[in-house]
Amino acid sequence: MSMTKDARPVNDAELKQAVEQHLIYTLGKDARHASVYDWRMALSYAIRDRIVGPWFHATRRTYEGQRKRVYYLSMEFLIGRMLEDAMINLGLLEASESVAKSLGFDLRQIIEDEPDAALGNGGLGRLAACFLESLSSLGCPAHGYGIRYEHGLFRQRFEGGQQVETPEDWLTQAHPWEFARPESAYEIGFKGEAVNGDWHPSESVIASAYDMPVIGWQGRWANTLRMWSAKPTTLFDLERFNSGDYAAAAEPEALARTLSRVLYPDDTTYQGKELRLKQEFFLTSAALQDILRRYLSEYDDLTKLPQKVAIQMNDTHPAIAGPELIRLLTDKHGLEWGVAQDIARATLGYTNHTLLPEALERWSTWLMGNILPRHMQIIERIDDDHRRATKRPAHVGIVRNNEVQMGELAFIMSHKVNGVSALHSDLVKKTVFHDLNELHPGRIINQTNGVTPRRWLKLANPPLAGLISDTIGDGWIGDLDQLKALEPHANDKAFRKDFRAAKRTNKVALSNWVGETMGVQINPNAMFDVQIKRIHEYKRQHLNIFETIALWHNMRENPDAGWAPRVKVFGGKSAPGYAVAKEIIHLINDVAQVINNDPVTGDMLKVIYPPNYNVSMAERLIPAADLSEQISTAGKEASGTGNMKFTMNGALTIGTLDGANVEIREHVGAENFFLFGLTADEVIKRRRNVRHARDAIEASQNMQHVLQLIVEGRFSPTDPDRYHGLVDRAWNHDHYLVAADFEGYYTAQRAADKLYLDPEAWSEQAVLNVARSGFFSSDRTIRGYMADIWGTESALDGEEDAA
Ligand code: 26W
Repeated sequence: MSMTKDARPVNDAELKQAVEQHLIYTLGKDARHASVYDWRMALSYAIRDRIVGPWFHATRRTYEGQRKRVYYLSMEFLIGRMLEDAMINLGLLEASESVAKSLGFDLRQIIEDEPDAALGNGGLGRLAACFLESLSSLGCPAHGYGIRYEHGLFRQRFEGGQQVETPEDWLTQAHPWEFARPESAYEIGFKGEAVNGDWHPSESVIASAYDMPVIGWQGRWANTLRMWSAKPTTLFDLERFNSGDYAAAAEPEALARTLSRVLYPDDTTYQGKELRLKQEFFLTSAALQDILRRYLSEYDDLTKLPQKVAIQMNDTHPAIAGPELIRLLTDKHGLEWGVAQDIARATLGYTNHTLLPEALERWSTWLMGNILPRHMQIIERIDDDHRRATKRPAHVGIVRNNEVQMGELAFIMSHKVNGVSALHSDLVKKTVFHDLNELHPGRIINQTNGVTPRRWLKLANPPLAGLISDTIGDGWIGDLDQLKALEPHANDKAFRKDFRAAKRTNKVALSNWVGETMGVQINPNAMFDVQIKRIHEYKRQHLNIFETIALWHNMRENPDAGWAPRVKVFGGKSAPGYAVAKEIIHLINDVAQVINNDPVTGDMLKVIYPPNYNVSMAERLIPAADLSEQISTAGKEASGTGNMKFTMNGALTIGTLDGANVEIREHVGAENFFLFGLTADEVIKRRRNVRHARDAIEASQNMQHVLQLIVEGRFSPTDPDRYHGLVDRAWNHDHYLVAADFEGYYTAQRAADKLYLDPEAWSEQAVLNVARSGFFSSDRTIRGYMADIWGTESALDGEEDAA
């Protein structure tokens, strides 16, 4: 059966027929009784049908061309919704709109009926999703490997202003974007004995594959995201069942499924839980067994593996890949130890995403030895070899104080290690891996993060995307550097007017949504000032709400002091066990309660915090933003990627010299960026003064007043002592230098006020931010990985433009 190599152009009639066919024959539903869910499934299957062609084509070209493949191992893929993204990459959005009209269903309603695939916590998981889309858009042969969690990141709701978590269950409904692959299943062993290389696991589960095609821009290529689901090795225990011991009968199933049951909701604190280590090995071993099976189906010389396979470890979470690859090459395929180690190192790359000490994984040698006895042996031997080969200082190594440092293991077992922004990669060399960097100069490189412009501009912001395409054509979607052509238009009054109109369209849409879902009226003329990201002290949402309180207070004191009307928008989840972050959430909601009902400030200031921030909500909030809050303590945010999305969508950034903010400011121009705060070096120095917070607060009337209002219960009249701990921490344990940066931040905010009151000047700067955001495309990032780490090329180069 001939499958066209690219997404077969389909006209409205054909698509309509395909949708009707799927409704009847796949869903078994009569159009007269079809629900939104039914139409969504029917349309999804019809769209999915058009992905299969490019998918098969990609696989065939890769095999025929004996091309090198990239394998991206990640415990998280924060994908979001898939229907609209697929329609856009296949160029079928308009066709789908007309089909929806002719079949009488509302396409937007259908799109928003799809649950997010929330298989990630935050930045790391979303980056993995952007990377897969760019790998397909660039035609780079690649697989993503992840876990098919039954429950993704928890659902957040507020009770009395406090976060409450409930399980997320995206799989209760059928999931049209995956293909079960029961034939691709691998046994994953745990525990048991390992006697000189002979390991007999005492427990095991089956990793069973589910494949999701990832279509690229213009539907010219589709790679595979293979997700593993845990199944029991032994089926249902009928004997026990017949003896009435039903629970025991179902135990093997229940036990196995725990491995892919739920995503760990921590994104900055390593918990050291046994189940987490088992999940990490489950993913990694299944992936490596699958990779070697595919390699050996084409080649028979494993020593050439690095020429055809590049494996990237997304942080240390899959770092057991080093020892596991050595085990498979030696114990299973009989290669010699040294040869196996060299092959593994030449194949593996490791990306570090955080410097936070509490986030670095270090498994106790007891637990590692218990869960993975063979790997513990291999880790010790790797460590030994490295000590001998490098004559390293005693304090350097993988196993230290009875713990296995997964960062050091990943570093030593990789041929390239990278940070995710220029500042971060520099700090990685100077801090966490200082000694190893000395021993292995040149191994650490930088690959500054990026985001896909398809989802984060073309899909999320049709008004602006349309204006850009009308102005410079739509080449920018596949080549974001072309946005540069917008620069001259920044001086064009008419263009600026259209640009503001596009932003306003998004702001009005958001105001309506906030009105409908939260019952709060916000004024679309106000500056939409947005901070959306996981809640964490280093991201300093508390600095933002302190400034909000100061602004509110001063607005009340001098209403005519030239304030810009503002809507403060917060969004973000806290790890369930992170009490301080949860307190910050509570404070933001308490402050919102008071300010939003204050007749004095009225429309001049509103605070909204929609619950359950996720990818789909980001797509709604970012296009409507005027000001992007990137206010982390310098040296703490490895990169940030939200900052890039806001810049692309024409928001101005208020931020510190941290992570990729530094590069954003370099690209958009310092004059088009509201900078404040201590630099990373100054932070280190300032911390040496133990009174740094007290001194700063005593020098700031504003901050003193803010803390006074909070501590006297102004925002918690029913529980006046509620924030005594928080205020005490602000005075005495201000680890993230909120006090030291408060006045600088307040002043920068007033500068933003001033500029916002001059829409021509504001929009000129905003246009320049968009025009100069090309560098922050994940296509540019992936090209860097392909050239500097993976040694792979696009399989599309030289292929005439199929579209
Ligand atoms: C072990 C628990 C755990 C889980 C996840 C620790 C650390 C993580 C991630 C590394 C945290 C994370 O998402 N880091 C973010 O990665 C983004 C993508 O590179 C960066 O843009 C963010 O700055 C960084 O915080």
